[in-house]
Amino acid sequence: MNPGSPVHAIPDMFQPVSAPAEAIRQLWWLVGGISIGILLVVGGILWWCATHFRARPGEDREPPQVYGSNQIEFAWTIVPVLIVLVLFLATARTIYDVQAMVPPKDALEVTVVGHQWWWEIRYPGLGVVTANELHVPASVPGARRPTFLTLESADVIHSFWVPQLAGKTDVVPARRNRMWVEPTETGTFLGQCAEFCGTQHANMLLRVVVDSPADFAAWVEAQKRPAVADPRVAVGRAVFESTACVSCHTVAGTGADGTFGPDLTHLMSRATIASGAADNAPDRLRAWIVDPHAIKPGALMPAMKLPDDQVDAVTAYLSTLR
Ligand code: HEC
Ligand SMILES: [Cu+2]
Repeated sequence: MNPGSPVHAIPDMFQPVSAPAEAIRQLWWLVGGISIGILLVVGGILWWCATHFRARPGEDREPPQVYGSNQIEFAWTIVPVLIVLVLFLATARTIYDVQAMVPPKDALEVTVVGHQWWWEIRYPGLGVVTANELHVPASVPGARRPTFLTLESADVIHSFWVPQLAGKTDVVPARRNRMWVEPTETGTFLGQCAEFCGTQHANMLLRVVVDSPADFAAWVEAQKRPAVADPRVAVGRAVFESTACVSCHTVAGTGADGTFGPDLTHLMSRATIASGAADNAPDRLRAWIVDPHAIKPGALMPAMKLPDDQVDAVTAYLSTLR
């Protein structure tokens, strides 16, 4: 949609662009600072004791032994308790602040469903369904527009994590978890399933494309349209519709209405396929259809064993789904 906007290749939690991630970074610096402080003090005392009290040449007696000191016992109980209290209060406040956010009435609502090993993305209010690449509008001063996510799972526990936007939230079967993001910068932000969910867990990547409000509106309009029937790829379409592809994939405006795999209506609007396992380039797309397991071993799409000419035709058809 917006080819000029940057892809942030490193999902760096120290470069937040959204309120919940900013709160987490601030908390990290407090917790990290205190922890580094403790490390230095304890390590320093240890080093000082080890060098200062070591036996000198010619010393053969044990040093005086000290048994019990109420003052020392008292100090090393109270000080850690106070430190833990500070960490607890700061953490509780951050969690509360993030969770207390009530969706404003023009918030965008998105449902994300974790599958082995891809993300289904639905915009219930807009009638849009896509996969793996979540588009959200940037929140701009004067027209704040946070996005609220409802997280569901189709199978096992996954976890939704885009470090520059928000903290991790688990995606648990038979539960609805909620989280929100409010990015203030456009660009593509990368994330990853953060809960081991089977063989292809590591290839369950996430891309969040933050569009300007105008680009986002244009993207929604394009996604709402059904697939355009292009007579030049009628053969490929016929192959697609006469094989099992249709029992797992939806192409809006055709008879294909499977929901086991990603919606393909606007496949070409995505930069990657198979949850980031491959670029969405013609040769990769063809290789995927020939044998998904060559790209993503264990993926839940079978190798369809189509003859070469049919693979070419189906690839040509899919390439028209913009
Ligand atoms: C048994 C169900 C099933 C069948 C049959 C099936 N697929 Fe899939 N397909 C899937 C699943 C599941 C995925 C997601 C795999 C992943 O990313 O781990 C997928 C992914 C894809 C993708 C990548 C989509 C994206 O956005 O990442 C394409 C393209 C695709 N399938 C095309 C086809 C074609 C063409 C056929 C028929 C020749 C077909 N599929 C048959 C289940 C199926
Ligand atoms: Cu997962």
